[in-house]
Amino acid sequence: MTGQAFVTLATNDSYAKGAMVLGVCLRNHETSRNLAVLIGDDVSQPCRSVLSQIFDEVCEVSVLDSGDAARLAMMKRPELGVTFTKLHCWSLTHYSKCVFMDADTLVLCNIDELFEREELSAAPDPGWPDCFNTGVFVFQPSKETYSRLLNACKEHGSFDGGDQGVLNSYFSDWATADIAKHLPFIYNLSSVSIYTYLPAFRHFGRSAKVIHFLGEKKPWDYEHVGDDDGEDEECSSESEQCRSSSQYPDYVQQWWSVFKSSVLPLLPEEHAHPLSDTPSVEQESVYVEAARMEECVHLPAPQTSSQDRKQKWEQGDADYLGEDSFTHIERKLDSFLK
Ligand SMILES: *[C@@H]1O[C@H](CO)[C@@H](O)[C@H](O)[C@H]1NC(C)=O
Ligand SMILES: *[C@H]1O[C@H](CO)[C@@H](O)[C@H](O)[C@H]1NC(C)=O
Ligand SMILES: [Mn+2]
Repeated sequence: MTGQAFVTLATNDSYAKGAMVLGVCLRNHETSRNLAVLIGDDVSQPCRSVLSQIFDEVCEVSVLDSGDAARLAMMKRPELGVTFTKLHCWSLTHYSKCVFMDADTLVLCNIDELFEREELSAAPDPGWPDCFNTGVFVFQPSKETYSRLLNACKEHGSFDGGDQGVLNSYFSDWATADIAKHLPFIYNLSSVSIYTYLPAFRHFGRSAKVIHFLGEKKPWDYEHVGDDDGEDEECSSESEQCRSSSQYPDYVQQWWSVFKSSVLPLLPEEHAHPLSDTPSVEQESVYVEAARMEECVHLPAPQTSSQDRKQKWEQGDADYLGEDSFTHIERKLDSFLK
């Protein structure tokens, strides 16, 4: 299914971290589709390099340099900069169908079934349910649609100042035309709704497939979320979310655990990886596999010197269930982070 892809967007290094976790989650849940990320000018070289290890395609979108209709539209509506970058996903015409996902979403299971839906499928926006939310949507790349969207943008702007306004105006029959284009709320479960409609979360929350971190503070904005001991370091403040965090699945912590196990080791900082200088994505997925296995089997760690261990690791002979097990690596990472 290389003709289809999940697509996300990273405008800067913060959102790039979100994109990395999203990409890793889609891979861990064994998607059969390609992964593509659109990046803006502000994404640094180290982040680009990590993205290229996770995604099949890293597509730089430099709207102002593009010299095409997008540039002209952008000059007329400079306030819609990020929106133009996002609309660029319609120009990925080497794919027949795509699912766009915001970089601030967390995927909890395989969601390839979304590709059975047609353009434009999306979930209702909790704030105004006759509008769709543009955090997750199914679309069909097309030069024609792309240029119509750019024109619509240029002529009418956006009623909410962003891509959601533009797309809801363009696909204006979404609310009434075809119920099959309404994605269930479980594909865009807002972390906020857990708290605002708790009975519904108790009833449906178990089937959540995608968590969308709304609001200004994103998972990557927390310093580091403690795990084993159940303490939440972000909870030094008295926020509502913090006080109740122990009662609900901690999706922020889940995000961090993916970030630490599968993204941090790919980052080039020397201290980011305790054992190997050039870890590959394959190695990382083995880490995750080893962690899963470790839940079932617990073997005593063999006594090897640190130098021997490093050598064995570099020869590809890692002791995934013992000394090199995921929990040991994680503990090491934690000690670096603290
Ligand atoms: C990164 O980009 C996002 C989305 O475009 C924006 O909301 C955010 O403020 C940016 N963050 C930084 C640190 O520039
Ligand atoms: C999806 O993302 C955020 C969460 O509320 C929001 O703005 C939007 O309304 C959500 N749509 C849903 C949950 O369908
Ligand atoms: Mn979002």
